[in-house]
Amino acid sequence: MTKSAVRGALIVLEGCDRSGKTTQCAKLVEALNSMKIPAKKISFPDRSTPIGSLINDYLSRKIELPDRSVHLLFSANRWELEPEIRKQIESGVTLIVDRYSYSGVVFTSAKQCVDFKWCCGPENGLPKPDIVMFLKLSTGEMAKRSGFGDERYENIEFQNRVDINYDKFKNDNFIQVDAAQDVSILTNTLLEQILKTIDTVKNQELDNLVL
Ligand code: FDM
Repeated sequence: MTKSAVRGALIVLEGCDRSGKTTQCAKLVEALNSMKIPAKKISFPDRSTPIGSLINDYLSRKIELPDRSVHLLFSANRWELEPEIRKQIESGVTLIVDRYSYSGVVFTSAKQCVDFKWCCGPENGLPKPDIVMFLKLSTGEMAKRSGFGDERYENIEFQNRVDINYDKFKNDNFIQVDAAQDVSILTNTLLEQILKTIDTVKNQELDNLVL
């Protein structure tokens, strides 16, 4: 893969469970590709790697791990894809990422026994997203959609703490979008932001994350 004249953008979708991130990521890649803009989707955790497989066993309650240990596995799962992320972006591909470091921090710290600042440490130095779009869902709407399965963290009380933790990340490249709106209207809202971002960052260096 060769370096392209312009780089791709690193776009992250974040939000509580059931906020529609996964559906939107797929629709956004499809929309960008149909406009002849090279784009791919990545999801964290990436359960296909050896580290991801351990995370999957933990989430599906097959194994138990100390909270800090599993936190570092989630982070290591991002670091194992870090060279590939940089390579894709450099070659002009826009990446649409379903969850990133913010999920790592807000979920672990929602366990309340691990310090928020400690959770941020292992994320620093990863590629910094050019924009983070937070799909916001009210507690009432979340309860309506719930249908939670058996995975860890899938309950309203925990998700409420996750939602409150996300507030600590509100800054200029973290924008909040109403996830309760119609699916295709939501896709268009997100797409508009993404197109603007692709254009703004195309000649800029990819930054490193500092949380
Ligand atoms: N999760 C996800 C974390 O706890 N830390 C992380 O770093 C990431 C990326 O894993 F409950 C949690 C969030 C969610 C679970 O995510 C699996 P998906 O999106 O449902 O696969």
